[in-house]
Amino acid sequence: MTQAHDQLVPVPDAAVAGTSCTLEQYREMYGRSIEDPHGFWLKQAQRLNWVAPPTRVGDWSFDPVRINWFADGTLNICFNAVDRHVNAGRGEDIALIFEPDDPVADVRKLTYAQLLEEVVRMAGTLLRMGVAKGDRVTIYMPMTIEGVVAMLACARIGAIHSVVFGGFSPDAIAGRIEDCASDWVICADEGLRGAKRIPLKANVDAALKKVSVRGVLVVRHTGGEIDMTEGRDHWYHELSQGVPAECPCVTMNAEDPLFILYTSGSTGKPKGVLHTTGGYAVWTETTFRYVFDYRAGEIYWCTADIGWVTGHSYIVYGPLQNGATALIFEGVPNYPEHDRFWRIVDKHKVAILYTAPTAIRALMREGDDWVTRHDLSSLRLLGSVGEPINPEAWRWYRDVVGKSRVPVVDTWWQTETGGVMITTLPGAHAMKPGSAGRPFFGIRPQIVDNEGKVLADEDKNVAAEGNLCITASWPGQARTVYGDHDRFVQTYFSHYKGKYFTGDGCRRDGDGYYWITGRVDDVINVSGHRMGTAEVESALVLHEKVSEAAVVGYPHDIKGQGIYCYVTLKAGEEPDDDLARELRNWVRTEIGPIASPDHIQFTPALPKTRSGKIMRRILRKIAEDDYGSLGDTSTLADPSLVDGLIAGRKNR
Ligand code: 6R9
Repeated sequence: MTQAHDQLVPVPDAAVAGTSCTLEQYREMYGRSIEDPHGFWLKQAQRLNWVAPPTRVGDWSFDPVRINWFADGTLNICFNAVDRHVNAGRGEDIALIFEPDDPVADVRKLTYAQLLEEVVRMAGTLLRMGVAKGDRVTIYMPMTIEGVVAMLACARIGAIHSVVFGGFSPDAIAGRIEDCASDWVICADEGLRGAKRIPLKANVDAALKKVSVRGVLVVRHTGGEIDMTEGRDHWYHELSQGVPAECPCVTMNAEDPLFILYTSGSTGKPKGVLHTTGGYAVWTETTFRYVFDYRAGEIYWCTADIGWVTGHSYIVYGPLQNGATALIFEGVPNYPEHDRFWRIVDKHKVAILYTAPTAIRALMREGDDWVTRHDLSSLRLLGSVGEPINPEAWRWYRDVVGKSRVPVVDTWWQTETGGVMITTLPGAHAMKPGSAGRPFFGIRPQIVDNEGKVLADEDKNVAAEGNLCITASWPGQARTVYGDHDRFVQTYFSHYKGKYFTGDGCRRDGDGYYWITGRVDDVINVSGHRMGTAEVESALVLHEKVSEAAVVGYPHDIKGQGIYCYVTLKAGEEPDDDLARELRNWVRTEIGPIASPDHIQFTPALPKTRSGKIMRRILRKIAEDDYGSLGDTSTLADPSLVDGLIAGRKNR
């Protein structure tokens, strides 16, 4: 992204521009959030329903690392997302609209009152199965109403949910169950994606050959054939028979855990990022309210999956705490045809659409006709999340989908941040295609160089490029890595003492707009999904024919980044296309379809320094087709290797 794209796209006409906050209000509120975080957050927290309202706000330190928010408050987030709307006479408002994978199958709409009934039934069933407060419950569900209900039911009884995305393999499920010692699983028989059946229960069965749990609750969805294990597996529709019509919300301390969500890091196995109740509730309620500028009665649609943090914060907790109507979609953007998204927007009169650059690019490639044949005049706000959006895709999104009329919010945040951190606000800020914009209330970004020298601070208006840190805690910040606080400290607070390091590179321009340039660690972003290169490498070397592997990202037109694997084989093994295919399938089975390598290049050896370190920089450059700037290769143990690697790359 270059300076050439720094054009300002003005705040849209008053008719569509946001009303949640003007530029003056943003400045005033941002200023207050920094100068008086106590007063500011106490005021935001008042929109929630607390059992005991907090008197304390942020009580934190980044050195040593200890993070608490609203620590003397008690509440239940499920009560805030569901019950209180019903109690306030909004029980007949629609909470969820389910659009199934099959476009002619029935749409399901659930009012807040009905959602309450469903959550109470699921919560009662979990209690009947034996789930208790503090237990970890693994949720492996398709994008259905029951997926959302399962999360809320856990929150209601104080159980900690750990949602595992349906695209993960049995091994990945087993690893996550084991890591947090989860005794319970909620899954469906199968999921549907573009008419393909995803064998969810069969995957759970395979995972449970490696780890054991006390109970599995199975929701019937497709009606497909599955195996049930006596004593362990229970059909939801059977076990829920006759559960009490009420199930009170358990009172939680603000710092009691709400959920664990596994995310890839630069080393080793995925980390169980832990979020707690009160701060996360306030953060998701407040960010949803200001970023999406939701107005009563509107249909809001976030196309993420509940298996990712975007689904947690902006399908479930953010919208529902605001009493919004959220659409959930089980299918994929190109089934049955490339206009599925636009058909849905037209059919349900969606006002706010929140999706990912990878989907935007894929749909853009199919041409404008798919879009223009539908009436998209209901759209009032467009959002983007998950990876940097290239200005070309941004323009298409705004001009072709948004008819150059609506605001676009490009929201930068992470699993660890719980909610949006950097974004423009629809009625306040002019937009710049490709820039996430300005910090949200309470957020203090700082750009530092590799040695930690401060290059740009939010309160000093300078331009700079470097590594993005956040210098003060915010309510939605992750509290720890489940079971491994040292790893939490090590990963996020050890690079730059006293600061939270995001792992992202970033440029701040002279207008104070932030441009995320991508990960600066060994994490790659494939279709908006975070993937640790180390994870893919570990999977590859588990194969009996593989001796060593190095994995890097490379630019991919649709996915943002693709997965490029350099593989060396054990002595006597011959590389060929069949083996490449076998290795691709191998990684799919080990981690899941989302980790499928895009390219495998066999090489007799990997480029290493004399001390044996793999020179990833060189491998990255070669995968990027950028041979002119390989830099110094003289420190390589075997510099002649590089020519072979380049030749191999060109031959692919
Ligand atoms: C919410 C989510 C986080 C990583 C993050 C960054 C990238 C997310 C972005 C963005 C540029 C945006 N990222 N949003 N980069 N612009 N608007 O995606 O969480 O899955 O944890 O990924 O995604 O690199 O560090 P998560």
